[in-house]
Amino acid sequence: MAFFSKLKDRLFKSSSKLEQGLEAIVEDGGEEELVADQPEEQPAPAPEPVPEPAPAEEEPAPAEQPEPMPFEEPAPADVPAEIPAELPSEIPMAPPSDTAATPGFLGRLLGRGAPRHGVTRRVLDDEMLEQLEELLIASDMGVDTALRITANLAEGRYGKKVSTEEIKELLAAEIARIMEPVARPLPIYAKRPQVVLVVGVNGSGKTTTIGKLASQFKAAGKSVVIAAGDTFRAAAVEQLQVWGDRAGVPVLTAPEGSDPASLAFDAMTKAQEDGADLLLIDTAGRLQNRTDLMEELAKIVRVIRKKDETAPHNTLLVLDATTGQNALSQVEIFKKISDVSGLVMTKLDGTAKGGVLVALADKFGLPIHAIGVGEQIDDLAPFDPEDFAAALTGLDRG
Ligand SMILES: Nc1nc2c(ncn2[C@@H]2O[C@H](COP(=O)(O)OP(=O)(O)OP(=O)(O)O)[C@@H](O)[C@H]2O)c(=O)[nH]1
Ligand SMILES: [Mg+2]
Repeated sequence: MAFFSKLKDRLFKSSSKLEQGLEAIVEDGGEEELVADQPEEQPAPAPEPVPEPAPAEEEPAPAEQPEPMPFEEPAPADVPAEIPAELPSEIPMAPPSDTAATPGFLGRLLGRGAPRHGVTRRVLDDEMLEQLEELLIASDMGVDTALRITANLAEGRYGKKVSTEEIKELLAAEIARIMEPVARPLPIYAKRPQVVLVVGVNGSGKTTTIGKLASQFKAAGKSVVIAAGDTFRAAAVEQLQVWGDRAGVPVLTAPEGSDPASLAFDAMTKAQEDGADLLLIDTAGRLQNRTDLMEELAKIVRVIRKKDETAPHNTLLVLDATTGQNALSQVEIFKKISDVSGLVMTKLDGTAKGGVLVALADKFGLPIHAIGVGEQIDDLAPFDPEDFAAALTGLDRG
């Protein structure tokens, strides 16, 4: 599971924060229980000439799944079969050294193996639950969600002893359960062009996400047109052009300061003429105030509806995960001023605030179509609740 290790790596900050917190809580008031060591095989005194593990015979690109795309393919009929061919070589293989840690791993994971030094367990009581609540709140999950999660954790386990590993597992399972219903790829409709309006505050990652999406759609054989609807600053248009070039997708631009709605209209015309599958419309994040933003978005929508009254088919709200709790108020605002149909969470790499996704899922239930885990074109991935929960809690899934 190459992507999982990448995600875990990148979510290191958040997981270590939560993980360390969990360890500290169990240790505070917990007791070490010595568990009989497994009769370990004596290490051979001299390193036996073990038959060479077939020295890395260039594995012909394993018939591995290609990286999953953060959108939902329709019937594969019209997708060229050869696309994934060049992907696997770029996917880092799991480091072979990991296998050394395998014996006993499953046992440890299940909490009933035979660790070498014993396991610290703590009785799950009110005090511990309170500490867990605080930790989850500090991890940006929000008060309501934190309370619900801890209540569920306690169910049937109150008064019993738990280890850090068990708590991590339980917590990961709770988080995955909350996230499961929102983990939905961007739906692809038969409608041509499918119009995807991308909104979000200044700097949240809209333009970057459009570039990444365009590239992935293109790789999946879709024809894409991008409208550089952020006409507020020239740099924004240039930035999008760079992404368009990288992705090999045409970018429609308009002079700085011109009306984004008329650009959207022109782009819609071009996309229809070209028979494009998708039209991605970038928008400006930083207008003077909410009314400006609302009016601008409403005008874009009005204008594209002249061409297709069912458009936009998706309104993606791009949120920067590093803003933590602020993301919640952004969703509230954008839900009021546009018809948000799904979320993309960016900058999940290197943030200690990934927990806000749990709060978002619990509070709004909006689909999370994709997550951004870096600044490069490939750094947009589908949202996988189990991987995410494991990465967030520091649960080692091997
Ligand atoms: N680390 C990381 N950086 C990201 C990610 N997505 C976007 N960025 C960076 O965030 C910064 C802002 O991204 P943009 O795509 O320009 O954001 P925007 O929403 O278009 O910003 P405005 O046009 O100013 O409203 C850039 O430096 C991006 O490289 C991500 O997933 N991870
Ligand atoms: Mg932008």
